[in-house]
Amino acid sequence: MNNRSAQHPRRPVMKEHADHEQAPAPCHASLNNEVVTIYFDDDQTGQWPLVWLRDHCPCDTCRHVHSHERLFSLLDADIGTPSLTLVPDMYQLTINWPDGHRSALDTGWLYQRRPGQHDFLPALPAARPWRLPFSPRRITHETLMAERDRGQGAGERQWLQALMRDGLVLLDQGPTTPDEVIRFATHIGPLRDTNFGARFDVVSKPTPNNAAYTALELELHIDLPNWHQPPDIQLLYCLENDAQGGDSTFADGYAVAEDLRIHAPEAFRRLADTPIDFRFQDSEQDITFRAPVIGVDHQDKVTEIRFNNWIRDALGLPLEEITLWYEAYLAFWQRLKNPLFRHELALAPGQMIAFDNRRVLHGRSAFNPETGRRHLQGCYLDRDMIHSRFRVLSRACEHTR
Ligand SMILES: O=C(O)CCC(=O)C(=O)O
Ligand SMILES: [Fe+2]
Ligand SMILES: [Zn+2]
Repeated sequence: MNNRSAQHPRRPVMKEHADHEQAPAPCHASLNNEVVTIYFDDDQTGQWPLVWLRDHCPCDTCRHVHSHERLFSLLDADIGTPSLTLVPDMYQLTINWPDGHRSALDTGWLYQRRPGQHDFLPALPAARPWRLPFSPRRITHETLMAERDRGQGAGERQWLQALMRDGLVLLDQGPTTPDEVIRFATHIGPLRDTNFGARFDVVSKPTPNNAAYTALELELHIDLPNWHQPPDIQLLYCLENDAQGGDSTFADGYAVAEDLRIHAPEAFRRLADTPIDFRFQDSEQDITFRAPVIGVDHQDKVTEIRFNNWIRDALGLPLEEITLWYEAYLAFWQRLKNPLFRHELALAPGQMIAFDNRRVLHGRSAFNPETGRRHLQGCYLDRDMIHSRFRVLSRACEHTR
């Protein structure tokens, strides 16, 4: 949006020099075995290998003046044995390198980046499994937008926070103007495009290419598990909903997976360790991806759920694994059906639900298009944009360091 920066003057993109008021003063610096040690007046010390310091030189030759991106290549450096000058009053460490290059580093900035203290990035809200009974955080459209227009972001920050923490958040009492969802989303970041378009209308269509465009019940699912990277965040904005039926259902996939891990560990392991195929085909596309139903990271922490019964492809497992895999899958599916893990709501016109598509499953009951109209508009956003917006809004709220 063109006038966004005018409405929301942004602070500098990146500061290579921290405010030293917040950092302890440096007392002494020494160089030993290619490692610089700085002693600070809060009794902390920081140690940085020379190669690290050379790599992080903030001068205008090493960093682009405007973008602050690194221009310097370590391949060109002569690190050797430099000389150090510490000016405590200026919070500055100057390093004169053997090749004549001079680096002046702010000791407050260095203090925040002491090796082993890797917490200089603003923290993002951690995902927290739903506490049952769960209901999503509600934020009114009016509050959020009025603040946005005034260049403030407390309401939007709460919305983002709830989305990252619970994987689901409800915007309430918005207008029923077409494309409001697009206006809302593009303020946060560019839309994530897919084979169904960057934006979509969920209405029952005469020749649907997707179960969502029917009036049928939709079992809990995530969208597009047949892509390498399914969309991260889905926004669904209700414009009309007066047909009989069509209530929305959500379940916290992380909570269900953890329950499975506790009560049926073999089933959990099988779903986490067995990649299966997901596939969408029409006359123009054949989009397929192989991945486990429960995605875990190197510490076995659940990081994504791929559950979508209608685009799960033919099961290509070896004979001896098939029955066991189905048992595990059904154990997970049964749990998804448990009302304990579900949150149901009837979206009212002007409400927008946003959820983490790789964590929270969504579905709806069947509706009867003869009895009224049901029209949702939706789009997707990348997680990066949610995180970025949260960090930007956090600058103003002084929640970051
Ligand atoms: O109709 C609904 O409530 C949801 C449709 C759906 O699953 C989708 O748009 O991804
Ligand atoms: Fe969907
Ligand atoms: Zn430099």
